[in-house]
Amino acid sequence: MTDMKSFFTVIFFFFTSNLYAVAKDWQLSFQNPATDLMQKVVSLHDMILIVMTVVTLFVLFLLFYVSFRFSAKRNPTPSTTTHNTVIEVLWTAIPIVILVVIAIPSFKLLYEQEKSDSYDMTVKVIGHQWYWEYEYPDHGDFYFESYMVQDEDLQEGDLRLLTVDNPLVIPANKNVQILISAGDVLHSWAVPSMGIKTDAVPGRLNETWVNVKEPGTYRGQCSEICGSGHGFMPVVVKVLPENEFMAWANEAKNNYAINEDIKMDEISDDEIIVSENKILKLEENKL
Ligand SMILES: [Cu+2]
Repeated sequence: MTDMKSFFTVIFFFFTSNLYAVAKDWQLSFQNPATDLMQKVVSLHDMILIVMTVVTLFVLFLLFYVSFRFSAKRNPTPSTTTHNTVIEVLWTAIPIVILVVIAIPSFKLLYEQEKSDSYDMTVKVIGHQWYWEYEYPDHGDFYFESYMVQDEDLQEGDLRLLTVDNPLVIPANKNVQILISAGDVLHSWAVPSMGIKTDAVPGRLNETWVNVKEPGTYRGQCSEICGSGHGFMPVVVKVLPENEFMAWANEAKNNYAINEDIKMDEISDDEIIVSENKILKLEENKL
C-alpha cells in the first residue's frame, strides 16, 4: 500500500515538479525558465552547445584522419614541410570568429541580467551565516529573516532542505529590482529557474532584476561556499498575482514592523540627535 502511495507520489512529482520550480530526478539541462531572461540563457546555451559539438566533432575527425592517413604504414616517408601560411592564418582567424560570435550575445545577456529600463519595486537581499534577510524599502521598509525549516518540522509535501519559514514574496509580471549584499561572508543568491546567481558580498551592493510571468513557488540555494551551514540556507521565492502581493505586503508591514526591532547600524547620527531632542522635549513637557 505504501509502495503504491510512493509510486503515485513519484508520478505526481514527475508531472508537477515544474510547479515547484525545482530539479526533477534524472533531469537533463535546465529547469523550466520562469522569466524571459532565463529563456534567453537557455537559447544561448543551446547555441553554444551546437558550436561546441561542431568544433569537437571536427577536431575528432582530424585526429582520426591524421592517424589513418599519415600512419607509418601508409606514409613511410613523412613530408618535411614546417609552415603553411594559409592554414596558419585560418586556424588563428576561425577560432577568433567563433569566440566573437559567442561573446556578443553572451555580453549582451550579462548586461541585460544586471539592469532593466524601469522597475516597479525593489527588494534587498542580505546573506547571513546561515539565513537570508529580505527588505522591502518600497512597502513600508519592513524586513524579515528567512530560515530553512528543519527536517523534524517539515509538513507533508514540503521539500527537505528547500523549504523556508518566510519566503521572499514578489508580484508576478512586474520588474522587481533585487539588490544583493551580505552581512558577514560571501554568499550567492541563486534561483536557477529565474536565471539568477548573484554574489552577496559584504560591503558591496550587487544588482539584478526579475520579471516572473507565472505565480508560483521558485527555489534555489546559496551558491557560494559560506561555512558549515552553506547547504542549509535555501532560497524560496513566492510569486503572487499583484493584488495578492499588495495584500500580503500590507499584512507583512504590520507583522514585521521595523520599530519593534530597530537596527541601530542603519540609523544615521542625525536621526539619533533628532530622536534625542524629541525625548528631551517629551521630558520637558512632563515636567
Ligand atoms: Cu551562504
